[in-house]
Amino acid sequence: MRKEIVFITTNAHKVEEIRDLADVESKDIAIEHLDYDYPELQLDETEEVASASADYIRENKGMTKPFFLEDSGMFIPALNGFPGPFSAFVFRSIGNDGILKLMANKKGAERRATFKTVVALCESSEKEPILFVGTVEGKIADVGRGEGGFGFDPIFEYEGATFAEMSTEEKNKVSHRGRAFRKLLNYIS
Ligand code: ITT
Repeated sequence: MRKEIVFITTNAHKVEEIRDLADVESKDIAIEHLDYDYPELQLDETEEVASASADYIRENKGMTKPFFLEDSGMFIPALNGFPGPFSAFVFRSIGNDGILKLMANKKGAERRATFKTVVALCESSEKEPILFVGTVEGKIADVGRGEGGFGFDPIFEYEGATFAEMSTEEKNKVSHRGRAFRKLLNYIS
């Protein structure tokens, strides 16, 4: 029987990626999308944000099906981890051009960047969230390239191509989200 699981996010791109991955990896899971903007606490660790968000849903939303959400961020060591927990705000405010400007004088290894996703799964509202973490190491491109993906994808380069230059399937194979979500799929199947 097909398992139904609800993905709570306001970001339709995340849903598209995760549905694509579920189709490629397993036919037995149906991802329902709940577009709900839960209050996101400004905490330093992605794990804490995902876990606190899941607890908020458990307490306030009366979910009757298993659900998950995820928190993601991009971390640049040469900028002391910025934008990290502020990724959504930074993308909305200074965007990719702003990040490229901050990185203008950075060369070689200084351009390293990591994407991280923490998925929080609650099998029921009574159960504590289970976390699945995925990361990917890449670098900040010199200029934005590519039309696909979303957010920081045009400036995040992995083995020569930016995430925005990859198809959803190619990105899922190596991305933070793909890695975290594959762990969730293994857990539930
Ligand atoms: P929800 O919290 O509703 O899921 P959101 O878009 O606010 O949606 P996050 O806080 O997890 O999601 O993401 C922070 C930002 O990081 C997001 O706005 C994107 O700009 C960026 N981001 C996350 N995942 C990304 C990815 O795979 N590629 C490029 N940018 C990404």
